[in-house]
Amino acid sequence: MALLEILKYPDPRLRIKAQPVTRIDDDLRRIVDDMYETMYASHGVGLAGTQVNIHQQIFTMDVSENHDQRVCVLNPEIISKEGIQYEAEGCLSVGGGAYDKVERALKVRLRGMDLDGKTFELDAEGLMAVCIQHEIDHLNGVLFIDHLSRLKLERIRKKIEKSERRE
Ligand code: GNR
Ligand code: NI
Repeated sequence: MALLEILKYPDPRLRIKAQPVTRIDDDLRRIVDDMYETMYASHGVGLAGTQVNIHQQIFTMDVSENHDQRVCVLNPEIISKEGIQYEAEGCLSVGGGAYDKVERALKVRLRGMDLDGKTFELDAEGLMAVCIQHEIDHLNGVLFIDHLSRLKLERIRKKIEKSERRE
């Protein structure tokens, strides 16, 4: 297992659209293991392939307190949405301690493939629903800050600049 480097905004590679997974092999299983390790080590609840410069439609997620509810989804798609929530989000690829509220669906029905190549569906709400929408955005080259007003984005950009100057 290995820790992967997480790309940081404004790295242009965060804008690459991920391709569908067409082959589940040992290389892919190793990538997923490394993604879990990287996600837990960074105290993240989710991690998309895009963030570790792997441009395949993969994300890992674990929103449990005890880190015992791993979910890995290949080729994810949201097949239905319901309601609205407006909660604070952060991102491992956006530095400066930036977080802000983003409008998301309250509930989603996710369809994807597991590591055995089996298609499955998952109903999620609350934080898990937010995380799913956040990770699928990454796979499409979209960051949570893209959903914010220009004023808020400017504030976050300044924060990031400041924190980088301190490094
Ligand atoms: O760890 C994370 N926490 C989080 C909190 C609220 C909404 C979304 C997230 S995802 C984030 C990890 C991350 O950047 N995943 O792409
Ligand atoms: Ni993120």
